[in-house]
Amino acid sequence: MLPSATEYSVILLGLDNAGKTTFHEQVKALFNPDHPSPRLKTVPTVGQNVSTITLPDMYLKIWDVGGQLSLRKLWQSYYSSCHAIVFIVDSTDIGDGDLDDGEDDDDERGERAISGRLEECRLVLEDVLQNEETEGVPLLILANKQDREDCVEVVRIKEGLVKKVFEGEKASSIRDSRVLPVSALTGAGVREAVDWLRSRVKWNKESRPPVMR
Ligand code: G3D
Repeated sequence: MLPSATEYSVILLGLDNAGKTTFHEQVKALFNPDHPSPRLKTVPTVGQNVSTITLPDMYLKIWDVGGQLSLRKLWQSYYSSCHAIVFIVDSTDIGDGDLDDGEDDDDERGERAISGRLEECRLVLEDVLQNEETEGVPLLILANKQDREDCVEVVRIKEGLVKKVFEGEKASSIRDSRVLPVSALTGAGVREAVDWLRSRVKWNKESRPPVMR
């Protein structure tokens, strides 16, 4: 137990199958030593899964609220109380990530639709960022499944998804954001992800103060 500690909350968002549950399990395994490593088989999140990890200077509460279409409308009820948003992307399911090559014709759109879920991902992320209750909230985008040979590199996700989304965002200049490669399954990059969240929620504490426990 930390003496009179501060608590910050992060929400895990992303399409179904992106790896939110696996990431959540991996964070618990890394930061709560008694917790087992992620199961190889996960089941889709149907309600909300919440856990709290203890870091040297804070409690970090993690909410996995499910990514299936039917559950996405519930996301907004978490926006006003979260201190950071983690948006997880399946790097093996966005086609070649080639959204931003300056051309935008119909043929390209058709190809994208069959080659992956990049467009769906973009629309969903845009929707999150356009909600006024997420304004200024730090955003961490995780390019997950980097252990798989068929993944696209993080730079493709930056250019094909993130750049595009930020171009359309009103408050992009004041939002802290980062894109990191991870493998939720092996744990690669997961500590770095938590470190980033830890530092950014503290940076933003004037606008979103922590909860005192
Ligand atoms: P979700 O909670 O976002 O819906 P899950 O996603 O965590 O349930 O993961 C969906 C599937 O992707 C799972 O496979 C899970 O093991 C796999 N997965 C998640 N993260 C990684 C990763 O980093 N690398 C690899 N290779 N696979 C990952 P199953 O087979 O259980 O459906």
